[in-house]
Amino acid sequence: MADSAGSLPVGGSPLLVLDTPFPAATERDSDRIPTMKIALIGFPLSGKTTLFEAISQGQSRDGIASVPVPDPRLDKIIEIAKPKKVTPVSLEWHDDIPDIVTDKPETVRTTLSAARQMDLLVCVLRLFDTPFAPYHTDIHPLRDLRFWLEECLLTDLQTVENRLERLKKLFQSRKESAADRAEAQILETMRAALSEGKPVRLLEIPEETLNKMRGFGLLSAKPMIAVANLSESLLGKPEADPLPALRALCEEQGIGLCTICATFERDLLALSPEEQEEYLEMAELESPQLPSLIRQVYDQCRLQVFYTIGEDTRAWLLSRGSSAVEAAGVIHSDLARGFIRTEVITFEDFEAHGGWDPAHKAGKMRLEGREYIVKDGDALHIRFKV
Ligand SMILES: Nc1nc2c(ncn2[C@@H]2O[C@H](COP(=O)(O)OP(=O)(O)OP(=O)(O)O)[C@@H](O)[C@H]2O)c(=O)[nH]1
Ligand SMILES: [Mg+2]
Repeated sequence: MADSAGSLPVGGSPLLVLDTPFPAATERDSDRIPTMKIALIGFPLSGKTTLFEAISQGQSRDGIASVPVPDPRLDKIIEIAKPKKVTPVSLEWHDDIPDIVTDKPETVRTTLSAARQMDLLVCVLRLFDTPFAPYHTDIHPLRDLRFWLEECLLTDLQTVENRLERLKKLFQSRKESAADRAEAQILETMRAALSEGKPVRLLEIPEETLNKMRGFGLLSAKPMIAVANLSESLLGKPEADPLPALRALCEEQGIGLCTICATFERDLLALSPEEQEEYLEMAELESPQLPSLIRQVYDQCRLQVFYTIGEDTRAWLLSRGSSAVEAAGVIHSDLARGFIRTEVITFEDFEAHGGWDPAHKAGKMRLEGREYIVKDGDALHIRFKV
């Protein structure tokens, strides 16, 4: 039996269970929730802007593009539920990070300090030949990636040491709290790891502690994806030199790898669907490569998607392993505060039964509590009291 508003013993206050999944659109917290920001970094002429153009398809301003993520499940939901309004997940791509100035390697600091504000780093590596490449004329993506990885470590080491220095002064004045001492301990662990060339993302640090340290903008703690920007001749040849070695380095560093030819993707996406097929065939590719980059974004950031379905249908990003009440908080803080229960139907059941009500009638709707761990593709209808 479904809980009705009147039957729940919540406080003495009159209970209002809203039937819509969230309050009026204008009040939504999500409009203020910062979106996932992705920085394109790399050496000059590595193909950052070409990749950015392929991703944004011309829809950008000042090197920033908020790009809706293609989502076949959401398309299916729209087909079935015919909502008035649809909001897919969007990712914010940044090609506005200051470039390294040729012959001034120290300008990498400017690049990296801009990258500290970002949630994910995408490092574009040149695997195509160009007579104009100002840095290293030969193709050497391993060396290029190692450069960026090392600069991230050095920047972090500096940040950690500065903070430790400040804490040490605090300890001398004996004004520190237990939290300060705990922080110093973690910073020492980080310092030891960084000095040995180990990025923070490989350390076993509790999520909660990492969240507290988010303000430091540690670069080697951020998820990262290396994009091997291939020449046309390397397309569709994942075992060609130096891709296996690059893959091994990425695995060792806990970062993702995506092989793509940015010019090919950009040109492909400008074509009609029929022309796209021909173009793909010519390159002996089965499908465009850009979706694999999005998949990597989700994997490296440990993200998943859940849906709210109604007149206003929406896809939401949520960290994997999050609870139902955390999912509610992504939608609106009121939903988390007044959370009672959530109705859940998996996308598969929604699709198989042709909608929410038929799936419900077929017994596919579950009622779950605050602690329920949301699964990728869940459609939620949150009951809450305000
Ligand atoms: N063959 C080939 N050429 C590419 C590829 N990606 C980019 N290029 C070419 O490389 C040159 C530089 O590309 P950009 O995208 O401007 O590189 P960038 O990293 O944005 O360069 P800066 O912003 O100047 O540092 C252009 O002439 C592109 O056409 C690729 O995947 N294959
Ligand atoms: Mg550029």
